Amino acid sequence: MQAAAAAVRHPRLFPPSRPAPRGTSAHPAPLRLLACHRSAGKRLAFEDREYTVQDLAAPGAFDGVDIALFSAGGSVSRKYGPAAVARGAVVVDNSSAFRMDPEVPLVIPEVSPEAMGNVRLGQGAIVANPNCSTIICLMAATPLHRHAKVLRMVVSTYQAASGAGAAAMEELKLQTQEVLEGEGANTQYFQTAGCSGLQIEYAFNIFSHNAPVLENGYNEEEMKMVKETRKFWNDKDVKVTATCIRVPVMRAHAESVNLQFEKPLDEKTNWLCLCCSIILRGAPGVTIIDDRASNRFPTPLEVSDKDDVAVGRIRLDLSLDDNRGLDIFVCGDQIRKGAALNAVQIAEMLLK
Ligand code: 11C
Repeated sequence: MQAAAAAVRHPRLFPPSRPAPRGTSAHPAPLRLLACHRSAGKRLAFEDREYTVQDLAAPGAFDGVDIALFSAGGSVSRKYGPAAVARGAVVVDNSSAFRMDPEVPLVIPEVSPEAMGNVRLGQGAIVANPNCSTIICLMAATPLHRHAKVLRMVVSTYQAASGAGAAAMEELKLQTQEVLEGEGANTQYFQTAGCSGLQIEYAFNIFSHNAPVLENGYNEEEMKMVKETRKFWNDKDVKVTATCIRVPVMRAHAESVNLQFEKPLDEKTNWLCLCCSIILRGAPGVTIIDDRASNRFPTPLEVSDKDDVAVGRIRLDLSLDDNRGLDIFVCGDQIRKGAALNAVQIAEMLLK
């Protein structure tokens, strides 16, 4: 499907025990699937029902919609998001279109619930879902930042195919088969799918993230991590740098995160790692996998299809004399906590 904006009145969000939202009838259509005219008319199954995809541009497409989950890219969000808001919907937008708008909340429910501010069901608003790499990183870094203030963060990502879409996942699978069978690798996806004609073999390879490279030498993915972190932490001076890399993994991102704090996490500096573990053990949505004895730490496979972000390799940064630096390794399912789950959690917040 080319464009997909889904308007939600879903049973998970509106179970019978909760008060019925505005406009709910005895037999509501709980979910409305919207897409561009090319996909309109398609039938899609969800749980025990089939839905017909409707044209996003049709008059009244957003009438009666309480929450609209947009996941069709920035241009669709910019064009149709305001139309949905005008009809009273709260738009939870997965694109980067509105993230840096000072009027638009950027929300990870576990770490920045306060950012939702005055957004209320029925009052029309846009809430931005952050970039997946940012979410996964900040699920771990924010609880530590709240405790000891991060002055500088250095991130290196190992990003899965899923972040580039279903076609990239398919290409990784096919290319891997082709290479193993001794055929030349087919690099069609990253050449054609809005990736600046990147000619790259994906199977058995890693490469710099496919987002466009900017004048400052960073690519857009890296700058999203920089800017979104500053917005989250409400700190325009926090030093953040990132190197974003695509790896041949299907659907969970991994990130090496180096943090430099304003003060030690604990008075006794050699307790830093323990203190970090304690803070993160209490952090919602975070699981610690940090078994030095058996060399067991987070892996993308282990977090795939899971809601929690896993953190491990928790250790002091030896390169800093004052013991205020920490290295951690984070893995998170980019489709779940990096995108869909975070958006649904935002929708659920609206119902509380
Ligand atoms: C990736 N993070 O893994 C990207 C995909 O701004 O939401 C999502 C881009 C975004 O390639």
